[in-house]
Amino acid sequence: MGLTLTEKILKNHIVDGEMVKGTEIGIRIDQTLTQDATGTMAYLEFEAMGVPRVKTERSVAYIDHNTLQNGFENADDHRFIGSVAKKHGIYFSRPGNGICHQVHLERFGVPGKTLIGSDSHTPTGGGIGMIAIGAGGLDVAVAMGGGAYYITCPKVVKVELTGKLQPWVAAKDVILEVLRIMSVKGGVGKVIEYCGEGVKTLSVPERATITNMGAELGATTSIFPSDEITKQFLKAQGREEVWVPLAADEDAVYDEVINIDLSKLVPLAACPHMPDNVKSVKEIGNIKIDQVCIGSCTNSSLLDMMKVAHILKGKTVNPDVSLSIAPGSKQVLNMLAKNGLLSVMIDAGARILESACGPCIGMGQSPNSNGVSLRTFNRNFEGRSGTKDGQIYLVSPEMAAASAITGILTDPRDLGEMPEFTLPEKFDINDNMIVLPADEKDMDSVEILRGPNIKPYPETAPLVEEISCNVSLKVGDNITTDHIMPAGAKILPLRSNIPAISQHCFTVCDEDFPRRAKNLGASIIVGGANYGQGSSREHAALAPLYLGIKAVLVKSFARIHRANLINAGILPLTFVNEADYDKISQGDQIEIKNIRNDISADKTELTVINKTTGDSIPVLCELTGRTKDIILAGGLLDYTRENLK
Ligand code: MIC
Ligand code: SF4
Repeated sequence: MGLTLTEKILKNHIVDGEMVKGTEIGIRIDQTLTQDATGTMAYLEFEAMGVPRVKTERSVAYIDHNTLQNGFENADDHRFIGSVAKKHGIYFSRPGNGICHQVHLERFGVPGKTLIGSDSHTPTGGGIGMIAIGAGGLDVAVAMGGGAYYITCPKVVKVELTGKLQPWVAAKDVILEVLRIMSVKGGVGKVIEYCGEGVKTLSVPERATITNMGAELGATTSIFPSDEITKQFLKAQGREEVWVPLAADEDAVYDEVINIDLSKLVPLAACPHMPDNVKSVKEIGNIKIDQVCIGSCTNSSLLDMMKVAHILKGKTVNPDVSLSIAPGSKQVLNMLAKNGLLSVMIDAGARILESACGPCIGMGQSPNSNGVSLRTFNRNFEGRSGTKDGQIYLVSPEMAAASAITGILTDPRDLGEMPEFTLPEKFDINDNMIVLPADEKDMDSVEILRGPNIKPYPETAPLVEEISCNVSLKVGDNITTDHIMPAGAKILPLRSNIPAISQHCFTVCDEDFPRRAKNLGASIIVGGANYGQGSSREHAALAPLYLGIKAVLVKSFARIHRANLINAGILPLTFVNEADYDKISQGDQIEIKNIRNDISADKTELTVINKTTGDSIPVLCELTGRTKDIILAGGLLDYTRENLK
């Protein structure tokens, strides 16, 4: 029986467990990446492990999320990350060099290698045939220290692409179609592998758009084969030597198959407030818009920017619309500057932003009250833009640029002939914004520079025998990490200060939660299905940890968040019967007994006694050998420390 591409790469990297779907496997990690919003914590954790130099083939620290620097906090974090990177053997991509995923694809990604990143859109690397997975900062720290990364051996879904995209239909529409079919929960426990004749019609930046936004499916990752097109891309980046051909075997067996005829797709948009709320322009109607933002790790490649510039050429942005454009990397921005297209954008009235995440993470450009904003980004969760009642639509660069001109949601096909242009064969290569680590012999002399906003990891303790406390919060389905630990210009500067950032935990849902939880001392949270979807931010586990949360009891979890809870030593519990969700309310007093004993004895079913109502609620705490030991130790940091002894 042949193998899928996913299985081939995983098989090459497995160091623990067997390739049996649904079971836990440990894989060797070749490369890691961090960004600044998750990076400070990841490096504090790496330091706490006491490993002098990273053991990966390549580790890169990017600064791209917090680049506003309205206060000393971000600047201090950047300086700290830069100094840690220098000392411990990590490449440092300076602020201004671009968004981590875009730069990593351009300058570091290698087909067939494994990459984990402390950012959920790490699967962008799947665009060149990597197994690239988003993970919590602590998992990345462990991988930098040479430890394996653990995942559930995934099911593999084949997306068979046939045909060719029609003019004005984009890679973004492909992933929006997949989201429409599979939903934001549909990818959990799966890798999405793209195959078929249609693959050959897609360039690397287009493939990367698709794998990037595969994160919104909840998938472990997404991957394209590595072929001649991949080779061309790497050649244009001056890195042809890292190319290897990679594809699934002809007779590979998949767990699920989805067929998409590219030639049948039409321009689509994800409507407020979920990436899977996908409709065509016809279905939505030509609504009036207030803002257009082009950029983010999903759509900020040179290809996307050139499309946008050609659409804007000789036109003026509608007077009722604010258009901002953030090219994804210094390379892209500089090439646009050199080929004159930057000037075309400026001429049309675009507001050019720094090559960084910017508005995608709520760092500026919040829309006006109730404003309609079209964005080429990947997430439109409520409030993420910084405007609570903002109406965010996720669209292709083509639709964004067309609509910026007309002032209404526009099917780009209405613009007539699609402009034609060719991508350069050679990209502009200048890595002078990437700082190399110190040589091994000099690393001892590098001083780590810490600012006053950088506070240590919260305290943890080994798992207790009994939890007796209140339910401090009850929430519904599809709670995102943007609900649990919001981002944005006010809160992001606190990413290395857990006590301070905790004051914002869940405030989107309940202003009083942080105070209430802290006052209770110990408590649990109850939630619905797909709890913790979205970002990889471990702050969504560390802030609850700091606020005394001992367990989270839900209908189901999103993958990375569940791992982050375990890493933080918080018990992840699921209802045996989902209907029992109704048997527990906020404020109820609960009790769970014999926890340590039962978990040590591999019992997966525990009982939550609702002392307020008298109900006995069976819950699952499914932990495998290693995750069990992590929970018993009080979290991954304690576990790793114990195991390094
Ligand atoms: C995001 O898009 O939500 C982020 C910001 O990139 C996060 C990481 C973070 O919260 O720092 C992600 O996707 O993992
Ligand atoms: Fe940055 Fe947005 Fe991409 Fe997250 S999704 S890495 S915030 S550009």
